[in-house]
Amino acid sequence: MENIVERLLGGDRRALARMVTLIENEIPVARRYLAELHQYAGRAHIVGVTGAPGAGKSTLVTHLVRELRRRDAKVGVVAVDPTSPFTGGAILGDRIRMMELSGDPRVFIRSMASRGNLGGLAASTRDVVRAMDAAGYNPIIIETVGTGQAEVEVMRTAQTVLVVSAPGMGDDIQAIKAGILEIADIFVVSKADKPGADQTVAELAMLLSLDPTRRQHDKARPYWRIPVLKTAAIKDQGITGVVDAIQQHHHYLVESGMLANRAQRQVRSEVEALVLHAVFNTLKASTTEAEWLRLVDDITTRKRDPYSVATELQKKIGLNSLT
Ligand SMILES: Nc1nc2c(ncn2[C@@H]2O[C@H](COP(=O)(O)OP(=O)(O)OP(=O)(O)O)[C@@H](O)[C@H]2O)c(=O)[nH]1
Ligand SMILES: [Mg+2]
Repeated sequence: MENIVERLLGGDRRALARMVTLIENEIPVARRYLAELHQYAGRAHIVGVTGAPGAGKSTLVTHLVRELRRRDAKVGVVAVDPTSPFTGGAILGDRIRMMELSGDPRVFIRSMASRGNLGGLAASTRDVVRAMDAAGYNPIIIETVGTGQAEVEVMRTAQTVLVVSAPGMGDDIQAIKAGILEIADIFVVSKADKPGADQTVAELAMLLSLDPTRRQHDKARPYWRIPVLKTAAIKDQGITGVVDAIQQHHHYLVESGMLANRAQRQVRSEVEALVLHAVFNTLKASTTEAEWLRLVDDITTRKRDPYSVATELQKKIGLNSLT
């Protein structure tokens, strides 16, 4: 237990596994270790893979890892399942599918089930990535199921985001329209061995051409044109192209200054989230459920107003009155 940080930095996989468990279970001491690890992280390229359930993400990730190993990378994978206990089976399936990779000492794979709230999952994912990064894994791939708000949150940790769609999933395109488009850097149309793949590629290309923010760009600056790539993982087709695109996107991020830019934005939102979390916990600890019930009752019956109650609670936890 002592020296978990040193062991992790020295490449001890069991120390890393232990660290991930501490993070996942929100054990307070994890923070102290993470604080020490922070200075050693920041080298890994963090790649997000998202898309609708069953789109072929895990299969793609497995093939990407294989190709990255051929290129001599030491690869980390975090499979995040933010949805519900119902997809526990999917995680198990992933474990089995990715098992072939797990004998490799230069591949580290962890599945993470959600616990607590949405922000909590994004925070623990970020911390697990930080630990893997400090342990020398690069790139680190994060897989999330779905295309909702929780995934968008988790994907903010990634520097390069792949959105995977399978052919013939009209809903998928709807989901993409609903929010994932803004965070996609690379589109992958999976299962290209099935009919309808070209149609899906065309639909995505159409969607991209309609997006006004992507049409105008400063010609003098490096520009990233979102590629739409086809893969047939089961035939091992298109995989090298995806790995090339991932590496090209990283190159673009560095050249354009976007990498530094995104890192700064992330650091800022991380610190903000940590402070908010602390304030929230202090508030929760300072007020009993009975007190809450009374306050809520007073406000709903119009005896009191929400503003004065909020001010009172702020004072109670030592915050100066804010408007
Ligand atoms: N024909 C074909 N089937 C594929 C391909 N890639 C994946 N599949 C199949 O599609 C199904 C779902 O694949 P997964 O890789 O588990 O998809 P996923 O997006 O990770 O699924 P969840 O994590 O459950 O959301 C499996 O039955 C795969 O065998 C492919 O390239 N071609
Ligand atoms: Mg999966």
